[in-house]
Amino acid sequence: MKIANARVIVCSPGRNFVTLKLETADGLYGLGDATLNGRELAVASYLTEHVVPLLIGRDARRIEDIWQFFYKGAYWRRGPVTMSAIAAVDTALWDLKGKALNVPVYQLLGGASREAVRVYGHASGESIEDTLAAVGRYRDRGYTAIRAQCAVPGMAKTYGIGRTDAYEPAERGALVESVWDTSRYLAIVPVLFERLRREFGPDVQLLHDVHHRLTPIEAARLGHALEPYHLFWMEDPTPAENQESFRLIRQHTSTPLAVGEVFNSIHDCRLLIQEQLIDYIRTTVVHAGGISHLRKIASLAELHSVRTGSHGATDLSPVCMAAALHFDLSVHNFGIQEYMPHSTDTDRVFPHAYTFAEGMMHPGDAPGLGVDIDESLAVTFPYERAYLPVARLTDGTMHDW
Ligand code: GCO
Ligand code: MG
Repeated sequence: MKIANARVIVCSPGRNFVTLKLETADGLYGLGDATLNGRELAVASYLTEHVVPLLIGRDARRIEDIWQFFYKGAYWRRGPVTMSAIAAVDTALWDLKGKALNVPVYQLLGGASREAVRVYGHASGESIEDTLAAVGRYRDRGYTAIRAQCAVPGMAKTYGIGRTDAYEPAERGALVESVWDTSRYLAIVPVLFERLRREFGPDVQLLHDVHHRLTPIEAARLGHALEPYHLFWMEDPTPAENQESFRLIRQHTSTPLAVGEVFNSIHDCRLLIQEQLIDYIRTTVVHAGGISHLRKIASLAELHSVRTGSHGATDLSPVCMAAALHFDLSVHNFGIQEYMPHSTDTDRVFPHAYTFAEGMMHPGDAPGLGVDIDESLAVTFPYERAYLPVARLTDGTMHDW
């Protein structure tokens, strides 16, 4: 099982993806997602220039050792570029091991802890009425957990509001700048959830993403205001570099909290987990060092009654989605998985075994991850520069988007 070849494939079937393909001397191959939205080529270059040359000739069966080699061996620690590159290697090695042993990856991770994985979808609208209608459409498609975001009156563009039901975060072409007004946002969100509960009753699980835009005391106020509507979670209430700031939010509200899609290491969430300042940890395979590292985060979380709720937006490729589903099916303290279906072109480039039915997903039983890449189709979709939008306050000050 020596690694004979390693290649980085960059393609853009509707949006940009970076994929690592590892080939062994005995003719097997494994895939890993290395997509970092808006910074794709940095990870591609890190892999091509610094990782691939060190991979050739290594024993592909030694997943943990290779992980430690790239983590400790770089000397420089952590960061989204490094950890996405390590994640791609790790994911591809799990894929390879599953194929070599002819079992789906979740069997290597301890087997299934559940029959299928509950996912949540993204409903959004320009108004409260539109958002209610979008939630209804998700419910009709079988979703039992739905994230709801609605535009803030007077603000031209708000995070999370899709042109269609599907929300696509990155924009090709010119970088988009939006304006942010906290008071208007804080005024509308409780009204939205009051309406949603009234309309859809107690059974549907409702989620909301604050997307890092509040201060701790503002987040505390919002969480408190949302308590009567029993959210499944309030996500990323503030930027979480300062883990201690969650003590303040926690003291003021019993609305469950989810954090971690931008984290890339267990050290980013250690205090949040150990002090039980959050309820769900949202680190994902591609941005947090792969399946191996995510399992360590999940094990720490399990000790402190924190469940997983991995990021699953469309900027995570089907390779990452497949890996996430194997992880979700196996870990005991799974909570929920985010799911935004990819475009038809993306699904054609990455044929996969995972399936969705009645709000639940399953990774399938194909050996390895159960996802492939059609390279001849991928080359017909070359990379296109795209960036995430940025936000400024009404006086022009840069703010979190
Ligand atoms: C989510 C996220 C995304 C991110 C996007 C950035 O909860 O799904 O917040 O919408 O903004 O993945 O690339
Ligand atoms: Mg989010």
